[in-house]
Amino acid sequence: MNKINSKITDLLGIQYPIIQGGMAWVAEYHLAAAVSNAGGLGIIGAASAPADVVRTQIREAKKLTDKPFGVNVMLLNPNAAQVAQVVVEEGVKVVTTGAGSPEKYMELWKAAGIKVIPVVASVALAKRMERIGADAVIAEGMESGGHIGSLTTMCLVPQVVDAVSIPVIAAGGICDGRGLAASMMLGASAVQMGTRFIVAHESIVHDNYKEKVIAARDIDSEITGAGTGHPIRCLRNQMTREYVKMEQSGASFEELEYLTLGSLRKAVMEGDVINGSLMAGQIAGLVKKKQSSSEIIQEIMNQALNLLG
Ligand code: TUI
Repeated sequence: MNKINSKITDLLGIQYPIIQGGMAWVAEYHLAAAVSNAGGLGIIGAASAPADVVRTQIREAKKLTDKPFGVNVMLLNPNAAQVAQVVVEEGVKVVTTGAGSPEKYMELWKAAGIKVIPVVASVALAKRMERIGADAVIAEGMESGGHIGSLTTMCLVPQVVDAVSIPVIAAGGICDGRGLAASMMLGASAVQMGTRFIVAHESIVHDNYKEKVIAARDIDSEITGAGTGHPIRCLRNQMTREYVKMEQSGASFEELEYLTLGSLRKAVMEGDVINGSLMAGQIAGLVKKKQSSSEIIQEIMNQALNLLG
């Protein structure tokens, strides 16, 4: 297999420029280890987990792979400070962050030799991240599932590429070789993908959820929570309809947050696709089958290499 060498494959010591998103509940150690073993970068998503759960996840991943993998620190997590410490103690090589600015942990992580790669949704945040020492940024468009910004990938990626000199990873609306090739054309050095890995064989997501992703059409996702300042993209179902109703009747931010995060666990672990939160990106319409992480990566690489000539 040919490779696409990029600043990111060099920086992270991985074979292919494909990073698996640090999806809350979904990105646990089985998936992360499988993606890393397949030559990409697997990520454990700490989401709202307590620090000791994250520690166990890291230790389990190490038993399954000797390749590099990362941890995503979700900055709205009340346990984020403890998680930030655990990644250092456990010798994690790469940290990505989401849903905020990781400024206050930067010194700690850089001193430990960790490669820090924040997710950004704007040029301003990308520039700030470069200034404080980020090794790369993930420019994530609002096509993504879960917590999103407001710009599209097509607009955000080239603007971030022009604004910073550190490598840029494109995310949001990418699930195949066309998306990878297009991202390279926009100046990105790698892609991050979430939705396609939800349906990977190694993903522990309940089969009902996987089937919903596979059945989804282009127009089947919806943004909830725009009014709370924390917009979340999910597949439309009874939960999203309930959410909209609660939002209109003036429910508090905490009540709404509880509804989405609590219901994500329900969807992932119990397969409750009616009341559960089915976070997924707009690209779900293009995700057609369950495959191993290795098949997914090989297929994307073959397609991208053909296109890039
Ligand atoms: O973080 C994500 N996606 C997520 S996190 C998540 S768990 C959650 N559930 C309920 C409420 C909140 C979170 C589910 N999906 N993606 C990375 C991402 N980060 N997308 C957008 C951003 C972002 C947005 C604004 C990062 C920084 C930012 O501004 C920070 C600042 O201080 O300017």
